Amino acid sequence: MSTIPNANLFAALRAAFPTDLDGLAVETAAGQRYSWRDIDRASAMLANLLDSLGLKPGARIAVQVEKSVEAMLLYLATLRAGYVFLPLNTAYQSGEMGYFITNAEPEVVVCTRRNFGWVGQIAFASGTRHVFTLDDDRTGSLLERAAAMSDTHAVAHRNADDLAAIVYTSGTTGRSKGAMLSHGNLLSNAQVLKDYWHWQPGDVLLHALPIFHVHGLFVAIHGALLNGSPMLWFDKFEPRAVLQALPRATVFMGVPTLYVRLLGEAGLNADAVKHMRLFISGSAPLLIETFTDWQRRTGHTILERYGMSETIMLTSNPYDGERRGGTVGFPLPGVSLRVAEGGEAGGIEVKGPGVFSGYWRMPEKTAEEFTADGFFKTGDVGRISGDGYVTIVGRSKDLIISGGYNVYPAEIEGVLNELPGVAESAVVGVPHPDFGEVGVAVVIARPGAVPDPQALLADLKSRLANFKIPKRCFVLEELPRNSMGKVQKNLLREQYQQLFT
Ligand code: MLC
Ligand code: AMP
Repeated sequence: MSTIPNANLFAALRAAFPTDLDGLAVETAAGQRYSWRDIDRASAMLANLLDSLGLKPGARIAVQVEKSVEAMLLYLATLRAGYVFLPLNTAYQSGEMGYFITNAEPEVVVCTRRNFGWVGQIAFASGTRHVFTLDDDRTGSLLERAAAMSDTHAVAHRNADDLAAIVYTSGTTGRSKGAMLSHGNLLSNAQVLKDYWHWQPGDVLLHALPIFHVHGLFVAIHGALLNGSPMLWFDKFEPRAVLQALPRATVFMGVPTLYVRLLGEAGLNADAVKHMRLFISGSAPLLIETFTDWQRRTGHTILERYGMSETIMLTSNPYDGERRGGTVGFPLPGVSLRVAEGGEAGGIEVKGPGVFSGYWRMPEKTAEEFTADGFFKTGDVGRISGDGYVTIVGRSKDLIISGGYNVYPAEIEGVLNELPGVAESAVVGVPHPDFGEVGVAVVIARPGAVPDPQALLADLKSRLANFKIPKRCFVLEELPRNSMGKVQKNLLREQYQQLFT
């Protein structure tokens, strides 16, 4: 037995389970109930299954499945057994999946039964040894195999800097990078947020975000589990059903689109949220109109925070002090945040216990993104007020955030440029009332070709995740360029500014 304390994140989450293991841990929208004992046993069975496969230390477990409690259990089991979790959005198509799987070389891939044919083919072709299926109705080979396993499991010993997860984020060059997050990164952030957001006895989290990205997977799940709090679990965000469940919850986390859609419900009023303690928003800018409309309709002030896959959470508005609309609050305890160029606004650079160790197998890319004194360059542009509130004023990275999902124009342009009849293209983000921002594509035809914008979008849709598809496409004579020949995206953004508003 090692005398060094176990820094495995799962050990800390498990230690926070309530003493009454028969109490409610998760209740789904369909009424399925899981006790803390169920979570403990099922994660043990899945961890034992992983252990039985004879995986190498540091093996990646890549998972592309619909949201379900069992998918969360697989995440917990991966931590528990000490392997590396690799969550993948269900919207990703074969080209995207092919890249992730060849880049990460997972030993285990878990996918839906519907996708087993093509995902399995990609995985086996790139050397993955085990491909399991898992559907959101508690079926599939993963659970069948786990059913034969013991329901007790000693949590694997891990050091704080051992890898716990790899989260892929698209890059400005169009190539995705896997952010490597350790047990220490994840646990330290969860502990800070537990205090900062005053998690307390009696809290119930309404969980309605996807669990293949940082917000739903880490911030939300770790928050509830580290406080021993039950979750009301929605596999999909349905505003009306969420509104009906709010009287049983105390904490809600959403991207701004979720708040916009809830505001569209006539039943949203002070009475509907009277048991709520805290509404948190992040992943994309919360418009001041949404912030004030929410205040007016519910009497609650949304607490906005800011983070990234590479850093987990960086700043937050205060729990007790003024939650200032349009700002992302203060650097969290332990986070050093500075604005690079000084003066009014500049590139935000950060250092802290949640900041990742680098991009998977990309040492040069990693080196480029850190300053000589060890600060990570976020690619966000911000300023800090005299009294310390951070405001994000823009991004130096060419990135569109649509409904909380990141879309990199370079990736879309790269695919568009390969389509028949397309000479070149540019994709820009424009304001959108529901998604905050959406992509618009501008295409220049090859001589003699007459590309059909709808056909181009349909073609894109067969190659890329649906949320990345520009909502409109225009064929122009030429792209606006400056004297250096660089496309002036700002002019395109201005031109299409009003398209959806
Ligand atoms: C769906 N669609 C989108 C979209 N989501 N288009 C643009 N942006 C989006 N985000 C499109 C689909 O392509 C589809 O188009 C149509 O909408 C219906 O798809 P759907 O899947 O039924 O949509 P819906 O369920 O309504 O999803 C909307 C949503 C979802 C807002 C609920 O996008 C969502 O859950 N967003 C949250 C993302 C998130 O968790 N981000 C956190 C990242 S972590 P068509 O044409 O095919 O019909 C991070 C760090 C941090 O950023 O700080 O937290
Ligand atoms: P991701 O790479 O998916 O983790 O997205 C991280 C990016 O989301 C950040 O770099 C920001 O650009 C953006 N982001 C997250 N939270 C906020 C917020 N509250 N306001 C504005 N942008 C945000």
